[in-house]
Amino acid sequence: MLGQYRALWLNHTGDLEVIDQRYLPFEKHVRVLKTASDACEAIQDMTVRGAGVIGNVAAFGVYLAAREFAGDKQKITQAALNIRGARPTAVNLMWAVDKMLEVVKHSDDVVSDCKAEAIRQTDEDVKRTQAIGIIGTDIIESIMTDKKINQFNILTHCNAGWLAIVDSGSALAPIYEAQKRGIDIHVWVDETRPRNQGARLTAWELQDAGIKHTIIPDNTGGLLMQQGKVDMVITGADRVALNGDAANKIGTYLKALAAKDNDVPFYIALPINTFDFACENGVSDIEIEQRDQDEVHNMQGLNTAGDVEQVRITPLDSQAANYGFDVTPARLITGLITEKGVVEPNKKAIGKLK
Ligand code: RUB
Repeated sequence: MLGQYRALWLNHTGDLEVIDQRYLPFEKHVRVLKTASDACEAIQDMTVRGAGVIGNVAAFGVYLAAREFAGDKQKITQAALNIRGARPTAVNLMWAVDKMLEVVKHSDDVVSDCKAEAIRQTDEDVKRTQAIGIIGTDIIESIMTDKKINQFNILTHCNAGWLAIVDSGSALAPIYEAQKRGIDIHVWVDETRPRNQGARLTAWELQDAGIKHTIIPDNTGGLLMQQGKVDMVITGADRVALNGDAANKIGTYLKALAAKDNDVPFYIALPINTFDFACENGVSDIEIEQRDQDEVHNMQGLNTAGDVEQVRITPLDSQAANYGFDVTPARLITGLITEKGVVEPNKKAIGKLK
């Protein structure tokens, strides 16, 4: 198994190896990152993605800077700030780099201390996702008991599995745990245009784990909810504000609206370092990344000869807009599943986690 359920690891020479997610599910490539600018580029070009893994690669990027610049704190800090600006929305990136900068500031052995801190942060994520899995599955079991159902249908958007945060994911952690508990679970996987993280990455993870799933075009969820075919919606998050508003992949908000209209529980699963306690109001204050319009114009897939090919799917002269994320207002969220338990999406409850 690629990466043994980790999206990144250090090799024997101390370089960072990552699963190159741009090629999945068609090809399996590992990319070696040797320098801070390699790490920055891998985050920007989406070799790695998902809030948790972006944070981990950023942390290791600072370690790579420490190694590259032989402990020169000024150069390391400049490289760290470049990495910090690689993508704007996922707060785990800023959280990880800020922790690393604290280490840089106070350390007498920067290379070794940065390495230890990056490893520590990543290992902590493993524990966080395992706890989220257990807490989320308890919710699944209680909904099944209330509804007296033997099969559970869950809808997810984008990829918030082990490719996005080591090593069980955020939204997918309860799905993996449910499988371990022998629950009959089926996942509706939103395709997640334009980069298709659902169709390409979530489906790949679930297929590999032997979990029943069906890929659906992004606009299908509302119909399925009206027909009673969704027992719960669960997604990850890139940044959750103090008031409980949650930024996640573009399209999440529409799923939350449909869930509200159909009385389907809508949960966000996140580690505590995805909260931005300094952000009072998510809808108005979270910066939304805008990416190249070519991601909308072009799609990649296997051609009939079995080779990976990119094709243009829009008129050559049309313009496209490519907003990477949207913000789901707290009032549409049933609960925030964290490693510390289920948190209500409001300032009072979130403020206690600081
Ligand atoms: C990823 C995305 C995911 C969250 C998951 O967007 O929106 O749902 O990052 O968070 P992108 P976590 O593919 O553009 O990075 O990593 O905590 O599971």
